[in-house]
Amino acid sequence: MTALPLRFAPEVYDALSSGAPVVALESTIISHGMPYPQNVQTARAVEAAVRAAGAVPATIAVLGGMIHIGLSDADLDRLGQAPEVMKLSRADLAVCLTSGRMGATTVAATMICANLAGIAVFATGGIGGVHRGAETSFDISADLTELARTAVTVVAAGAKAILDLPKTLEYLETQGVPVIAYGQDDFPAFWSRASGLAAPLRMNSAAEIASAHLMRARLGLAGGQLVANPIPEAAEIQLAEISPAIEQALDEAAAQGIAAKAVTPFLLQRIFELTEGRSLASNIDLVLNNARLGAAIAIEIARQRA
Ligand code: PSU
Repeated sequence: MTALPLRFAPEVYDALSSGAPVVALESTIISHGMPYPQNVQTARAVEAAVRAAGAVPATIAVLGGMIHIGLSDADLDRLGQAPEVMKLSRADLAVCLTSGRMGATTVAATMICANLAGIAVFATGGIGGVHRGAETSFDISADLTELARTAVTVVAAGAKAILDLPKTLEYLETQGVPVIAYGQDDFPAFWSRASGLAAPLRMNSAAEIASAHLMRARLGLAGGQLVANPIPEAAEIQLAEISPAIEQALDEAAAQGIAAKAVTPFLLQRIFELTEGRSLASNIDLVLNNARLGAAIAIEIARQRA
């Protein structure tokens, strides 16, 4: 199709060629965000949710020197169990491709790959953000600057509550990223529906979000949109309830000197253990919920483009 190092799954290639709706899905959530085998089961369930909603899923990862747009069942399983998968952001994507190593794409890298493949919508769990203590550590996820430069609409359950959410919103505002809460005024906090912080924008339908995506393209604005979709009520863990686990995990990370790319996977794993698996069950439900909304937005974009 192209000289780009892209390998399309046949189903994804056909959908993109005919203008049918496609939803990109990331792979760091599989390799670094959840334990095996729930990671692989979740990845398959998320793909099924996109299909059931009427769109084609395209899980993205780097394998054998190629960016795969849509993974086979066997590749998904390999990625879910491999011990030495690189966690790819904008900085490492090219090195991973030339080294031939296996790489899982974060929000930032998935946005880049989706955009190269011509996919407008991407669904995930929660974006990376400004870490607590960033005023001394400078730890700010490259997901935020990617949202400012790559034209993909990202559906997430807000930013993970392990982060400094007020600073994350400030940073997104500085970068000119539209942060759109879906169906409520509050910015959601991943495991919890409410963060206590107002989202800058609110939309109530996939059609409105699709229109805004297409309007940005007409205006020639660089960058994407962050759609902050609250976790379903039945799956949520209230902020007050999950906070002790978050605080303890953060203390342990600091005591053990966990830094850079290792921080988020460490915190997610510790919170999983401290909540006896509840955080993972919620995480799975919120990703499924985001996949469904992502499909609805992709369908609307395809309809409004036609
Ligand atoms: N959503 C989840 N679990 C995850 C992630 C998202 O439910 O593990 C991943 C995404 O790949 C995101 C990354 O880009 O966490 C953030 O990592 P960092 O904080 O190191 O930028």
